[in-house]
Amino acid sequence: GTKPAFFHVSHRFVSPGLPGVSASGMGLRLSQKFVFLLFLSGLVTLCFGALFFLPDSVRLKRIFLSKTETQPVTVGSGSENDVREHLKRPKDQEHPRGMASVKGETSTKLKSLSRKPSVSHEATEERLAGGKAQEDLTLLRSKTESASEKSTSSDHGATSDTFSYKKFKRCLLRPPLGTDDGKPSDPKTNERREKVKEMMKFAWDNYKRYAWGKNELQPLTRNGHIGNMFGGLRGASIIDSLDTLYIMGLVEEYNDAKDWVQTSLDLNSNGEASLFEVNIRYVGGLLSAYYLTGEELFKNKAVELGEKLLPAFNTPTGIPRGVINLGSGTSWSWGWASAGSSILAEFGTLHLEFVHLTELSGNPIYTEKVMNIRKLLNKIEKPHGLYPNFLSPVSGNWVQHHVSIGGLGDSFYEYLIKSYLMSDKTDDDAKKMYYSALEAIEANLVQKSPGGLTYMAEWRGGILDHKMGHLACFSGGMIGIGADDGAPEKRQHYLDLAAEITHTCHESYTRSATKLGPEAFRFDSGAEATATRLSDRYYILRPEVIESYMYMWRLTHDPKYREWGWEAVQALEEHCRVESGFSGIRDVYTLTVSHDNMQQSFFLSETLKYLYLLFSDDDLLPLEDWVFNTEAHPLPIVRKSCLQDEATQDKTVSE
Ligand code: DMJ
Repeated sequence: GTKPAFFHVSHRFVSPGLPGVSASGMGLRLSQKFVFLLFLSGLVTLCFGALFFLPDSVRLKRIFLSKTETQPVTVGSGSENDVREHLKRPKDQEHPRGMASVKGETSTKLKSLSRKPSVSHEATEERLAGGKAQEDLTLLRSKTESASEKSTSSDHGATSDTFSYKKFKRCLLRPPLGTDDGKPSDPKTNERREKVKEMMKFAWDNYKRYAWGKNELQPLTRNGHIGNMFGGLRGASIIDSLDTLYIMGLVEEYNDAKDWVQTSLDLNSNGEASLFEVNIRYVGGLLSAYYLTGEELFKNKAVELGEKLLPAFNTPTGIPRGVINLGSGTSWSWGWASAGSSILAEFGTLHLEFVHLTELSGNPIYTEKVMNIRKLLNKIEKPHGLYPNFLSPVSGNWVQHHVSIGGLGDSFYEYLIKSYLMSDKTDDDAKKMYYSALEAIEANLVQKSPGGLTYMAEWRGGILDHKMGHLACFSGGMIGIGADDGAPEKRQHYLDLAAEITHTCHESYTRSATKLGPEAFRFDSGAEATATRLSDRYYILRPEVIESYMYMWRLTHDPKYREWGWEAVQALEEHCRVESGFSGIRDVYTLTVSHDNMQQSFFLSETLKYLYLLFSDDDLLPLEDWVFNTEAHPLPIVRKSCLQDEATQDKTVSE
């Protein structure tokens, strides 16, 4: 008939059972065979092409598409081509930030331990009270000095041809640990500080005893948790604890942690990681450990890991995707993020660490990557001056208009002001972006409750959701540390706002039975700083409220912040301390607590560190020299001009 030949062939192909039609193609004329093949290749091309239109999270797409599809056309930086090109198959993965993750166990090489960890409360306190700790501390600090001397001589080693640890130390305004390791002169405060140290030792000892090398301790079942956030990396609690152990003078514990990094931290993992989590916990933790101790090991590991994160930036805009396979470098967006978008708080929380990776490695690529993100965010139109939480890494446009200072948005704002401070106040773009974002937040999100509590609501395309997350409570501290550098006439206003937000967050604690705050609290339907939904009542050892107490204490020295911190210590002891560690709780409003069986690594890194700093003198990690990354890892202010002067001086001396 009149039908084109391929129709007949096609029909034959899909209907092999029809009478009179041969399925094998035997007996076809040459021209029919040719048309058949043509059709077949057309079909294959069509199917392959269709893959491009599937969302990134579809496994089929990631199995078949090679990385060339996501090669970058960067806004600005244009230096994307030095990343690894090989590809392996990634898997589906869903893991919202800050949520409990899927359990899994893999055997990890354990370092043989000469010392059995002591987990008895009394024994711990006894050891800490004795002179042993002080002796250990002196030894550790002198070891650190010699490590920094050594690092000076190898400053021209594998990862750095410009950075000198010695010069860096000379450019600090104060010794990092103060005159007496921050020991407060007031005995009551010192006792409280010792208590926090004991809590750290208890948490650490139990992690070591039951979960060594795993990511986190499950204190009720007394085993380790690996989770799916770190792409097969292990020892999250170890990396997150290095600096806390060091500043607390927990010498043996720090040495065990360092040995583990040396012998067992394997960066050649092949799993799917959250770019954000690996950056803030691992890269941040290793960087801090290096800057505090001068141990080259930490620097080398940080740079090696940083390199593995680079392929995540291979997108049309240079905005990284949220998930990366650390082995293959393939990256994709979270399945739960709408339309393959990237999350503001994730791609906006890389700047501090990446700038330091460039400092230490001498490789500009890290700074270029984050400056490119900065440029795009600066240029893009913002609804009412606000930054929505979801952005497409392909088009560079906002995907939906949900704005939050809590989860999904939080640390982006934090990193703007901290980028400015960490640049020795030279990064003017960061400064401008921070203060205009804050203005927009004040105009659109900051609210006063009928009972007089100031809070940050969430914004959904112009409609306010009168809810504040525990995560948003970091903003008291953030607004406080930024108070000095905005318009001078606004200084007091910002300090007041910071104090009001911190007060509200404290109220969310005092209004619960356990004196710990819920995951989210509301200001509608008669609620004032209390959770109204069952699902918002949990507390997972988060630091944000205590973090704001610490900053507000440093900024105002109002004793109430230390009192509030002490209330939190008592509540943690009473409700979260279990026989073998600390655990989150499922409902802060009931005294018959139910534990969630998880000692989060940020409890060691942030919650206990901020408490310790709150009860220490201000010269322990002074804010004139250090900014804390969002996981509370201290990073030094980069004093470019000092470092250059030092370099010139060194040159003159050697001539
Ligand atoms: C930490 O990992 C970081 O503080 C992050 O910015 C937010 N969530 C947790 C702690 O709550």
